[in-house]
Amino acid sequence: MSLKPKVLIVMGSLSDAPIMKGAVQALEEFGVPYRAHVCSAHRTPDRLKEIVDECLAAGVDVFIAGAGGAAHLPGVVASLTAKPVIGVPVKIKALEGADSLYSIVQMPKGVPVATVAIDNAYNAGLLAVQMLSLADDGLARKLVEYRAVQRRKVADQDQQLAGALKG
Ligand code: RP5
Repeated sequence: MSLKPKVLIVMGSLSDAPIMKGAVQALEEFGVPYRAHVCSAHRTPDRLKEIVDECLAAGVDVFIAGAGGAAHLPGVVASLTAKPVIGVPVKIKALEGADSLYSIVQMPKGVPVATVAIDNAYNAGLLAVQMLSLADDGLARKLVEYRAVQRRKVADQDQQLAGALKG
């Protein structure tokens, strides 16, 4: 995106991209400009600090970090900024993603990471939109409409239920 980014999406490996594109999808639905990188907390820590510093200088307000395994990327990003950080636990083969979830959600007191469900990068994007909407009335209005669409979908399903139960 060419507009000034408001969100950084960072992931530990290109192998996280199929999951992390959910965050991109949510941000694009709401027209929120973002910047995205592969950068690893343990393989490229100096580059990670550079990226976070560049993003802060560029006006990024929310950070989304996704990683799998001993997933310390979101916590390290949180150590580098006082802006909100949202962590996405990415499921890799071992332990079905429980390792990623616990690594991200169990941040010690003082440096929080807002953690979404395993592989639910879409919700991370949505949460970022909600955070940004606190200072953006246009985004706040779009979020209200988004919820109305969800209500209508559930109401439609409720109407279809009798037929589905008979089929
Ligand atoms: C983590 O290790 C990455 O976030 C990824 O989820 C996992 C596996 O990385 P690759 O071996 O696929 O590069 O650092």
